[in-house]
Amino acid sequence: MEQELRQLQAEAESKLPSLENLEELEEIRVQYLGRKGLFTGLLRQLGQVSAEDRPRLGKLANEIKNELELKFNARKSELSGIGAGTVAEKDDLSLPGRRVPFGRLHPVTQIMDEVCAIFIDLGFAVAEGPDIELDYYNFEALNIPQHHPARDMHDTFYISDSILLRTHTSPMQIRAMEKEKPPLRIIAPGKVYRCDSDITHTPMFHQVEGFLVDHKVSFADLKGVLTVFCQKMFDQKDIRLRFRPSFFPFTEPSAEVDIGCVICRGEGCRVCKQTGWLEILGAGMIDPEVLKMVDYDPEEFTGFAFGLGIERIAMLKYGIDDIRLFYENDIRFLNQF
Ligand code: 2NM
Repeated sequence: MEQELRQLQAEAESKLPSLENLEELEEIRVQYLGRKGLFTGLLRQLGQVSAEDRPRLGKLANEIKNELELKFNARKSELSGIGAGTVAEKDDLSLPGRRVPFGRLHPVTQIMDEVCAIFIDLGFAVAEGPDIELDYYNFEALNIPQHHPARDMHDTFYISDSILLRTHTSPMQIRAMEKEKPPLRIIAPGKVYRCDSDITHTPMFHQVEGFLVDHKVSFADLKGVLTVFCQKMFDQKDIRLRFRPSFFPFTEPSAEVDIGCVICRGEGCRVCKQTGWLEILGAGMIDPEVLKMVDYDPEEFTGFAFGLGIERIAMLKYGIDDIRLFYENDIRFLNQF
């Protein structure tokens, strides 16, 4: 009897490893441990053994039954894929995970952040303000009086006679100067609005403008700051800069700043329209009239200011020829940056 019990145990255990699924396991379990199974059959024969041997054999049979049940359960866990330390075949760990698509910053935001980071390194503070501005800050305080040609109604969007969408971020510069005394180094990034729409103009675009006011600030300081900016922005230590005389109502003298074309290195190409130069910013010495508007004494303080269009820089950097692509939200376009 004892030998038969042990043999049945060995037999049942030897079948466990080769079982491939839960159905096969259940079949074997019923075959051995089921109510009409082989093990149960043996237990029934216990009644026929001598009273002397019965307690010992009964105990042994119970132990073997418990051990077998534990082993069946362990195998069951393995086949369900929840086995401790063992992996069932149905879990294919070589299968690559599902990729979570990563978002990214819009190319305009990327360039904006890059520009700001360079000026922050140079000690400039960042000032942000309202897109909806008073006529006073957008025009009047910037030396653009009521009947100045730049005031043409078609040039901007009016909300009322005295409230409009800002056409540049300079109003923030005025607000900053009103609040604080020199020395001051500030950049104003943000959205600006103009009634313009073609392949190089959208009614809304982004600008970073900056200014510095202190004692004895000169045009040489302006050239120095803009040179360092261009070297860093276009990652070119020997970049060439060209200052062309120009006009802005709020600066005197004023200049348009060009860099040697970063695409063809001055040879002449589609992007620089065969000139070898790219216009990238406007700049100048802050007009004494503007300084007076914020109660600075132009005899005591001077300053320079500059402004650049972010979309324009992004277009030059990436060789994009239609500004409207930035605002169509075509993922195939945006994914390239
Ligand atoms: C430009 C070009 C030249 C400018 C001037 C000022 C202020 F408020 F300080 F007078 N802010 N920005 C300026 C000067 C902007 O953008 C093409």
